[in-house]
Amino acid sequence: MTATEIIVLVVAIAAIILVVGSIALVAGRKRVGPPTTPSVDSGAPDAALTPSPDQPLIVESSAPGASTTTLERPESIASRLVRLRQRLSGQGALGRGLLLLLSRDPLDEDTWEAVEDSLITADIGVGPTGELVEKLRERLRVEGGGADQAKAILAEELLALVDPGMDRSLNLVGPDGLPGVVMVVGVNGAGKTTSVGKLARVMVAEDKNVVLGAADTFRAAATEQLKTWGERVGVDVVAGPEGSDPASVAFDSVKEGLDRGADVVVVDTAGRLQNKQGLMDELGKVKRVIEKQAPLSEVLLVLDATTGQNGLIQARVFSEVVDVTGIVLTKLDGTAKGGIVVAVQRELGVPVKLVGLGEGPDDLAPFDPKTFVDAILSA
Ligand SMILES: Nc1nc2c(ncn2[C@@H]2O[C@H](COP(=O)(O)OP(=O)(O)O)[C@@H](O)[C@H]2O)c(=O)[nH]1
Ligand SMILES: [Mg+2]
Repeated sequence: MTATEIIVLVVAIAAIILVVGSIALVAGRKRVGPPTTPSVDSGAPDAALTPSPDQPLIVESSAPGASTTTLERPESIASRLVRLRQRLSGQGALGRGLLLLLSRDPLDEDTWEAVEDSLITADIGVGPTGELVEKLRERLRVEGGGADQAKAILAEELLALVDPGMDRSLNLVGPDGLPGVVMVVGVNGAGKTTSVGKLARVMVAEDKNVVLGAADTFRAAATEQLKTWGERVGVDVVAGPEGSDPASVAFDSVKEGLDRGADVVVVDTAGRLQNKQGLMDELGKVKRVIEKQAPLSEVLLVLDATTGQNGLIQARVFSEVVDVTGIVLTKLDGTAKGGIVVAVQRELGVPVKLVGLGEGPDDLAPFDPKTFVDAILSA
């Protein structure tokens, strides 16, 4: 073979390899399909905080399409938590402000005052603010500055303040085969009925047999509202006529739960805060008739996060009337006042267990301190 022939041969072989290679590549791409769509908005790049998407929550309906009403399919806990992060973006302003202040050099008294102001503005409360500022001052002095260091210290101290050690699980199981009974209290407009509906969806998705009690008999609209939720999620609602005795509706709901061997009964109540005595009489009676049949597993106080100090005062009144076991903090979407989580836990000594993040049926998520603090600091 001449040198020219060898060169021609080599070029030909190279060309064949190239053509075959690119055909294989194209075929491979076709099999794989289009690039996968991004699972989360770029605002939440932290994979460690994105829960595994196959976390079990959704139970497929065994007989789809069998009933006339189409039951809705609740969103999984995993994607709820992702959304929690996104919906908490309002909290980012606090983090940005704090980090900006803490990166000042030197950290003078004016700066510390500004730090204090922004914490109080976010409704963290005067006591916890004082503690946090003291810790930050001490640690930044000892451990030194730098923006990254300041952020890490702030994250640790905020998390400590939110108290990750509290038990935030919902107790939904009654003793000796009795249904778990949940009583939901709080002022009108706080989001009780909405939260009961959202919670029912989650429980149904976990295959629980649920009964709802419409013990807000004060307004007919309240009963209708709960019935609508019941229809959407396929859960029966025990109700009475407008103006009937709330305690008798509560009694009937728990009885219904017992009779049918339900897993959980959730009793929605009225939130007329006429005066403490009136409230105590009404809720006290509801509680007593429930407990004649089964012990209360949870008393959830629903609190609107946007109501600030006023909401805290109301929360205190309710906690004096009934033994609150958990807080549902609603309307955390779109408020920068997430510090109320800290304030209310301190005030009542009870954990925030659930958070409301919007008006949609799946806008309820378990409260997760780490996700919350990350949302504050995700500037
Ligand atoms: N943005 C937002 N709105 C909510 C949330 N929870 C409840 N709401 C709204 O607050 C209003 C009052 O809710 P409702 O459940 O009737 O309150 P109740 O009087 O305590 O039973 C309704 O318009 C709800 O849609 C939430 O987490 N976020
Ligand atoms: Mg209501």
